[in-house]
Amino acid sequence: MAEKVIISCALTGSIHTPSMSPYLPITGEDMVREGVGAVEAGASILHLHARHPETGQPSALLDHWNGFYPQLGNQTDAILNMSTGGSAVMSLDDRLAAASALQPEMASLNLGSMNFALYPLADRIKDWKHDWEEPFLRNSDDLVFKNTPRDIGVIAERLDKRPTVFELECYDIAHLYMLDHLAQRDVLKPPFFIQFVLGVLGGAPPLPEVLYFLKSTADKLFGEDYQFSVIGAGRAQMQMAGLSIAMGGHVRVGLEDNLYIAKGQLATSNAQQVEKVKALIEANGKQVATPSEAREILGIPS
Ligand code: KMH
Ligand code: ZN
Repeated sequence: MAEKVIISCALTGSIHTPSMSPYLPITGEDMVREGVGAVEAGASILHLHARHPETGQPSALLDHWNGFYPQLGNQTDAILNMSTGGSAVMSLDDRLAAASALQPEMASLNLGSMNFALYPLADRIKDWKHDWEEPFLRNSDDLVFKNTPRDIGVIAERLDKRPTVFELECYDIAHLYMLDHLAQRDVLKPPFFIQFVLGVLGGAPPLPEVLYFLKSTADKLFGEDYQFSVIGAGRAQMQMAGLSIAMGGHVRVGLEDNLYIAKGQLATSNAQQVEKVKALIEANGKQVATPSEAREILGIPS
């Protein structure tokens, strides 16, 4: 049987703004339409953030989550993955408010504090260029995404009812050693689902040798007791997905991580990126995992 690859789709996030793309989902209705479309196209995990339906700003309010979360649960069999990263300017309590009320099957968990910007690190690679429109020292040059070991412990503690499986966001090599440390102290327990995030300014760049180093380090630390997936931020999205597929990993796409479907061409839906990565998986002789296969691979009870 062909190897199964899990597609996660991150529908909206908190970094991109409505002014960047008319296709970014904002309202509950948008989120349901985009989530159902992504699952029909092959996604088995939906990585979710809420936004204020009028302003489009990231929201921590349970009311806003309730505009799409139950509907996605009823209309799809996907694994619903609530972000606990929220937005870097939210307090930890705000980041956790909706997730501790809803106790999801999966939640994101960021493995360390870091500077954070979605400037394309990929611009440093090959001859890709970026036109800097704004001056240095704007707000996003001063953003710290705080995830101390204590914060991680609080997140694990508040999501202990099911218990929730974590999408462990790993932006650099140090985060793997943090995960190992937290495992030794029984804060987090294997098997792990590690999401390598490459291409965020403040994290590691989207290069094949970086992914190889991260994967071989995870092999050394966790042996068979983990699965990995890869996000290539911005225009590195499909390149990193292709590498992950070839290396035995899973993939994450979606408008949270990249607004485009091709150079200069906005993706008109999340499903469009899911379809594209599905074709990449099948071209590699592998198959897309269904939600129930994804649960089996990740050790999530059905
Ligand atoms: N926005 C991604 C680079 C989270 O929601 O916890 C990472 C992320 C974090 O998805
Ligand atoms: Zn997210």
